[in-house]
Amino acid sequence: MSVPPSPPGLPAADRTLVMGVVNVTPDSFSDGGRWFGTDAAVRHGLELVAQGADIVDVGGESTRPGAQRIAVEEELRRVLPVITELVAAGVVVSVDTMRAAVAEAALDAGVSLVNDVSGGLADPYMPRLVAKASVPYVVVHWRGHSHDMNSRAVYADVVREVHDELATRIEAVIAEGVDPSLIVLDPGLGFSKVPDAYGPDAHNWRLMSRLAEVARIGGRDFPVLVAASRKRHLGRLLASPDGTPRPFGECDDATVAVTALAAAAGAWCVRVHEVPANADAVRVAAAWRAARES
Ligand code: PMM
Repeated sequence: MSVPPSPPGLPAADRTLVMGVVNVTPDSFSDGGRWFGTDAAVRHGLELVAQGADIVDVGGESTRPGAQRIAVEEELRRVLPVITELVAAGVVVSVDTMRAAVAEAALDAGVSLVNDVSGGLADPYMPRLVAKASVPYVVVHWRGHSHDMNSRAVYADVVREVHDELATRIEAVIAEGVDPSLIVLDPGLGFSKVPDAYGPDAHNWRLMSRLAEVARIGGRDFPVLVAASRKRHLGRLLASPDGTPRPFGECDDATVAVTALAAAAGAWCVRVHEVPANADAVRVAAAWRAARES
């Protein structure tokens, strides 16, 4: 899998892009509360860009396992001022939302990309809105809302099933008018996936190690976004001898390792909380690929 060109409207790069995360939430699983408040969130977004982020992903609703939904008005109140200020500062911004109303307001405020962790399933109006706006659309593999997603993490063959379910979503959003060249795929690491490191239920590891298979749909290789940063499967892999998972904030080195491997495998973009080392890793991977292919 070669690193595909960016969909129109996004930074073009001869390497995997880096998307920095700004969660304007009190309860996201790894950074909840840290950037909760417009000024802190904007400052953090600008800092991520200065550290090498190509895109800043702004979200107002936590999707950690077990999370309950918030009201649409609250989500808008959290993200809109942050998006507006970052866009005014010249930042390429994506909005992380499952709601068409939030995506629409964010598009009016100037976001370049809609990142929908439900792949258009949570809000039936989302695909049509994205089609009308003609912006890149991240379609994530998703089986249901966070409050009960763990019970849906049952697969006979996770790679085939995630591929097939994404193929169904792609077909559905294209039928709603979304331009296939604007679609980015995401295997939805941690969303209805068991965090085991080894064995038959190592869902996230199987998906990360077989990105090209997940992304080849209908004879087309879609760009892939990998969002492994600080997720539970890393903490589980790095558990202490008594089985206690490594805390999220101590999984950034493991995230960088995933970035290097995913970028070397041709991922289009990585979504990360800590930018500097990941920005280095995508450059290492680009040189690695160039040397191998020359
Ligand atoms: N995961 C989270 C939030 N947004 N977006 C995409 N495209 N893919 C993901 O896997 C994803 C996402 C949840 O993680 P966070 O709380 O660290 O943001």
